[in-house]
Amino acid sequence: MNDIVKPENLVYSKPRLMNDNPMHYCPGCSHGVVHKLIAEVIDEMGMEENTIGIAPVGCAVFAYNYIDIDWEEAAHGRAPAIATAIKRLNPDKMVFTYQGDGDLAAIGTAETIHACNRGENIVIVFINNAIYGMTGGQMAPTTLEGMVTATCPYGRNVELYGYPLKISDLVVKLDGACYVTRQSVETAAAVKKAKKALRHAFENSMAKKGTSLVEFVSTCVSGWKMSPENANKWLQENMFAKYPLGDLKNV
Ligand SMILES: Cc1ncc(C[n+]2csc(CCOP(=O)(O)OP(=O)(O)O)c2C)c(N)n1
Ligand SMILES: [Mg+2]
Repeated sequence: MNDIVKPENLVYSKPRLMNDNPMHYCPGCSHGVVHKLIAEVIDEMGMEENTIGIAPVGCAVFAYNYIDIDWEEAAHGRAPAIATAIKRLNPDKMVFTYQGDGDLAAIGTAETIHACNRGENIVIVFINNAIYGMTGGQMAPTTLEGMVTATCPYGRNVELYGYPLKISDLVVKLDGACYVTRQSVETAAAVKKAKKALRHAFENSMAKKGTSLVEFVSTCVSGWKMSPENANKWLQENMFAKYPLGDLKNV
């Protein structure tokens, strides 16, 4: 029988590696969808017993509570350093960090850049929602010019706060980075593409090709103070202009 018409493939089910714990994410948040993709990819690669995720400080601090693999918690921004140690000590394990833009592009910029420059065989999953979601919607280095946040209520003024930091563009220049891509999860088509990108990144890490960084240009319905529908629209109309989707580097 054709795979597509098998009854089990007609059921839209939860990934096997996701447990029944209720998620704390807001309705419409990108984190939940990315969690699902990570769980599916690890399962499909048969790596559930051999994957270690490094959970960050930020809204994804409870990631360990949702995906049934091994996890290690890291201090704010330090996930790539912890991942470096874990991967070097356990080269056969698949190791990834899962970091927000406040975590990765503010307090953890140094750890991120140096891990990528060393070409650690890890995957960095980067959730860029242009805001500090967990702490109440403060400005992040990635906040768009003119974007209103709790700490720039008149909109980000680049003369005061500088320009939105395009971390993926920086990482492209580093010799240790083998794959850098920008994805999103606001449509079914985008989700499909994003899953392929994640799989490629995880395969790179096991093939010892260097560091792969998968940026998810994401929404934050609470921080942006928008409905899920409007947040997705705002993402397409504003975020993609600054953070265009697609592969930036694929060695
Ligand atoms: C050392 C340290 N500094 C500051 C904080 C406060 N803090 C918690 S989460 C966070 C920002 C999280 O933003 P982001 O990484 O973008 O994740 P999001 O919640 O948006 O997914 C900050 C500043 C902290 N917990 N520890
Ligand atoms: Mg954020």
